Amino acid sequence: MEADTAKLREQACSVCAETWEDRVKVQTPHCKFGEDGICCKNCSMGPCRITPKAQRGICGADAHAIAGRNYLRTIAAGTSAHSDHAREILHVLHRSSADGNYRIRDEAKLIALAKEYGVTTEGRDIYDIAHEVAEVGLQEFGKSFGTQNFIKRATPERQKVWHDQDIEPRAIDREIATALHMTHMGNTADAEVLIRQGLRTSIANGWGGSMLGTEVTDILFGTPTVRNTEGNLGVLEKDMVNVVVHGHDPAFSEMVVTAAEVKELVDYAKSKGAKGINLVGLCCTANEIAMRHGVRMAGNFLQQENVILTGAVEMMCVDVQCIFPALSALSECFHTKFVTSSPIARIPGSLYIEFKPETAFDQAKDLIKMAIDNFQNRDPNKVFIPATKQTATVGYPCEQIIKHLDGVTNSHVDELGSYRPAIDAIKAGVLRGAVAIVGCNNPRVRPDYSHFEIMKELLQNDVLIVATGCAAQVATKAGLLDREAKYLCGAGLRRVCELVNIPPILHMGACVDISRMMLLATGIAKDWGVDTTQIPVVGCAPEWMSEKAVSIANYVVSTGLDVYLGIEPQVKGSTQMMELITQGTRKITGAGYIINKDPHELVKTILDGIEAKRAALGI
Ligand code: BF8
Ligand code: SF4
Repeated sequence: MEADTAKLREQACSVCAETWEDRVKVQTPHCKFGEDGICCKNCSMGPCRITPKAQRGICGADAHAIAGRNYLRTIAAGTSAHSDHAREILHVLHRSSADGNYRIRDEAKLIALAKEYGVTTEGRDIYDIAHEVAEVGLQEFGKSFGTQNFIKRATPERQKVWHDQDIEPRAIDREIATALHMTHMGNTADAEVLIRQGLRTSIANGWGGSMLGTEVTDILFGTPTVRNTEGNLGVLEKDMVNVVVHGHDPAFSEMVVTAAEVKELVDYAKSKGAKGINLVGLCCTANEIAMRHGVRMAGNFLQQENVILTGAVEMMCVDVQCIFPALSALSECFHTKFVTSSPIARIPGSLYIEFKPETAFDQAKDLIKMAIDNFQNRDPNKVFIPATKQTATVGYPCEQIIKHLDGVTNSHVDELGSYRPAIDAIKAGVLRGAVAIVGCNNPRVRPDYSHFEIMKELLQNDVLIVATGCAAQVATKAGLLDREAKYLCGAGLRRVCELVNIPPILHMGACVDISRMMLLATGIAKDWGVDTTQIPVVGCAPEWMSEKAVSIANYVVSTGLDVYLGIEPQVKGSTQMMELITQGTRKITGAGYIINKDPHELVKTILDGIEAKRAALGI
């Protein structure tokens, strides 16, 4: 894999293109004040930086206040990204119609959500129900009173913790606004209070925005089911029109997927000398469309430039989040058309075609046609497609996990199924526990390496893994989403994989789907009869980088699950903040961070943590 990357780097040199590796060199060493979180520019008396000589900013804010404020702003930004994505999807649901671009694919899920919301379903048209559900969902963002509806899905113990600790999230937008208000010049300077608002804002994401995003995406495009696919750069095809969709919003990618299957367009591609249209995904969009259509996945975050460097991509079209602005200049070194589609992510040098729900399908067809027309401009001398690709089985939302577990036992006849077979396996010690491995790539560590090392060791130690986001793509590339990967597991996990007929790492989707993981942990805890914080299940983000990841880590901690990080949050300049994120939150939610840059040491702490949870449960 690394030999391919080296060859692509040569390719970059030959076309005089720079890549993230070049930019890391000139950005290193990073600004120490920024790294430690002790630079404040929240007012124009600053920027103020904390040094041994200057222990306070001009207003008197100390390192703890500054690091705490910066950290809370990061959580607010991450929450806004996930939640705004959800809001867009809710607007699409609101415009769905029987004869429109967007229809209802999972009626059962819509009806269930309507019932949860108290929306009348009897004798009503499914689209009337959908529109009212969308309205209730949209109110979650700005309602004047009350708390998030979905927090009632948590264990009773968890709901009590959130209530007693006064971190129940109110309207999503309100928590984000409160976070920004609290961090405005002249407001909160108490690190613990900032952390508490961080937890509350993050729950508005995990048990609000993200959960809504996932629910509504399932309603509109179908709840994912188990599918076989492939991953890595080798999914690009030499003889086909290659179109890459990158970003996060399924309302966009779903339309492009559908357009790429239109027969007239496939015929048109053939008339232009190609063997067909090869649509592939990148980053979280790849996860979304792989789980719903089996579309192949070209790679994860730090591979986005490599995809263009193959010289074989006719079009890269993107929506929102995790898109390098660098793709614009890089595309110009090749024939690749770089298309942006969202007012949220405008990038100079890109071709901007604003995507609208009412014209979505026609726009998607226009994009595919444009890509086909661009096929003739490909320079064969600039093409290098690495051969590497792996087979993968993806698509394990909670519904599929329960279905598979139900397949192995007759010990209960539960209408909705249950996690009891998994709990029995954990109690018996056949499985030691489960780890949710999530998150990005980060050049601060060798890309993919930490993920891979941690995954390998956990599997050897009979720990089941669920994965989302770019972490799930590492598992894909490493062949760990293949059922045959059971041979890399300890005897217990191997047996479970064989019995349940699953790969040892279950692909649960995009980052927004970490809300599925919260429901998985909650389902296990409820079936066990304990709180989420008691079960031997934890989160791990070995190579995280985004603000979304910080928000996620906080809602996972809020849910009572420890989070193991391979990259340090930018608060090191404050002893109080370091204590709060690793220990202080334990007094509030029962969980906290464990941070270690060495993947082997980190995995050891994970295994110790799981064993400690088991011991506390008396198993
Ligand atoms: O939301 S894992 S690099 S693609 S932030 Fe981004 Fe990180 Fe990838 Fe998806 Ni998540
Ligand atoms: Fe400096 Fe205080 Fe202004 Fe921040 S808020 S820039 S610490 S004066």
